[in-house]
Formats: sequence, C-alpha cells, structure tokens
Amino acid sequence: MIGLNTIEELLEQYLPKGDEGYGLLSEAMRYSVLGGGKRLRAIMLIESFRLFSDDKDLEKCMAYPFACALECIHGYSLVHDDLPAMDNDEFRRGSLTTHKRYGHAMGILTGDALLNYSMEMITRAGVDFEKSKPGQYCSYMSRFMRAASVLYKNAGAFGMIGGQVLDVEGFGDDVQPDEGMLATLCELKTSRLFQAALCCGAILAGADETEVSFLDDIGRLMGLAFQIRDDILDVTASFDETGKDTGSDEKNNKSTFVSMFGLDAARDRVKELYGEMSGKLAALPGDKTALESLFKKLFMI
Ligand code: GRG
Repeated sequence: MIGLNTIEELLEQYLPKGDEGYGLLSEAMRYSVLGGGKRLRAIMLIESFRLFSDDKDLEKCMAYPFACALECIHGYSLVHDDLPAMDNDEFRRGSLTTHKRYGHAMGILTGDALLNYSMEMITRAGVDFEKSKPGQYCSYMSRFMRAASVLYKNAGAFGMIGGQVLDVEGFGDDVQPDEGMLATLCELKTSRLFQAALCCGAILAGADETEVSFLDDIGRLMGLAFQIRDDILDVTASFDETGKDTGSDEKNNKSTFVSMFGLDAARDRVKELYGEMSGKLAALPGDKTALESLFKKLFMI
C-alpha cells in the first residue's frame, strides 16, 4: 500500500510554501492540510489507479496531483465544517481548528483557497503532462477531463456540499429523518468523496465504464460504513483517539445511526456494509490487497 509518508511528502511538495502569497494564507492552508489525517481518500485514489495500471510514470503525472487535490478538497470541507456557523468545533486532528488558530475570516478564506488550489493542481498537472509527452496528450486528456468532472461533481452542489446543506438545514420544518433520509445525507456528505477517490483513480488508469461504476458503488457503501463508524466513535471514543471533541452529535442535537438504532445495531450495520463492499471488491481485477486491508482496518470494529 502507498505509505502515509509518501502522501505527506507529495502534499508538502504540491502545497504552496508557507511564506508565499499574501498574509498568513499559505501558512493556514498548510496548517489545515498537513496537520495529520489518515489520508484515506488519497490512498484510495492511488490504490484504485494501481488496480488497473502499473505505469509508475502515469501514476506520478496523473494520480498524484488528483490525490493531493482530493486531500485539499477534504481539508477545506473540514475547515468549513468546523466554523461557528456549522459545527463550531475547537479541535481537529488533535490541534486547534483553523478558525480558532487564524480567526473566522481566515477560516473561510483558507477553505476557499484550498478548494481553488485543488483545481490549480489538476489543471497544472494537465499542462505539465502536455509539455512532457506532447504526442500522447490527446488520449490522456480525456482521462484528465473525465476524472476532474467526476471529482467536482461528487464534491459539489449535487454531492458533498448538497449533503452538508441537508445536514445544516434539515429535510424541512419539523421533519424527523428516517433511516432512508439519513442514508441519503451520509451518501452525499461522506460517501461522495470516497466514490470520487475510487472512480478518479480507475478512470486515470484507463478502467472501463463497468469497472468504474462498480467502484462507485464500493465507495458509496464505504462512505456509509465510515459515517456510521464516525457516529459510533462520537459516543465511544476519547479525544486522544479521535483528535476532536467527542459527543458533538448529541451537543448539536443531530440524528445519527447510533441515536436512531443504538450502538449494537450500528455496529452490526457497519459489519454488514463491510461484507458487501468486500464482496464487490473481490470481483474486480488486479491486486486488491491494499484496499482490502484498508477496509478491514477501518471496519472490523
Ligand atoms: C463544509 C461543504 C462542507 C462539507 C462538509 C465532510 C463534511 C462535509 C463534514 C465533516 C463532518 C464529519 C465529521 C463527517 C464524518 C465523516 C468524515 C468526513 C470524517 C472526517 O474524515 P477522516 O476521518 O478525516 O478521513 P482525517 O482527519 O483522517 O482526514
């Protein structure tokens, strides 16, 4: 499996240097992205690429910038989610949240800058690719464009941001969400970036439509299981384990799988989803060991 250190080095290399640009923005961008994190989405994107291609040069030119862009999008979503207007959290990854460290305005601007920077990384990678491989550019350009389209659709108004709107605004006045509504919210808010990770890696490596749609479904199941796991950790884990204040769902009066069905049923559902996603993964080509062990580590709880 691609190592955490390699991802950290890539992010270090791709992000602006701390003293570049205006005010403390670059420093705050680095603080928000480089300050820990499991790098699940970057790892999944690169491991999904490796299911379909062993071309290390392509991996470097195409999968790495997408993996870093995805971590920037994820980073911005956490920075904005922690703002007083949303979850109003003080700690993330064991450190002060970005707005607590740099102020509210900088929290908003840092999130904006990270989202924009993700696009800069990908478009610059496309331009660099053209310079380094002029003859091959056209055939790979369509992979770049398709992957970018999948990434921003999943992250956008009809994906993660849409899910966050449902989370913040609810489903309507006095509507208590049922299991289906909760699942929709999680699929948008949490699954979509995992789906983007698996699909972008596969598209960049040249997987066909059927394989991409299979991975899309695995990402959907994975996000659901991940959100339920997060709900479980919110009531069972400590600050030292999660790096953030726990009990926040209850504090914010949020309906979760745990509040709706209880801890045991939530754990059973994670196991069930883990079984489903492992079964689907087994049907794909290539060496699935890395993704299998990642899912096992996350979901055998
Ligand atoms: C503000 C547009 C906008 C979206 C926010 C992702 C999100 C949407 C909110 C985060 C709320 C939350 C804690 C969801 C649970 C699942 C989740 C995304 C947890 C954090 O992801 P990890 O555990 O984080 O992969 P690390 O720190 O390891 O990168």
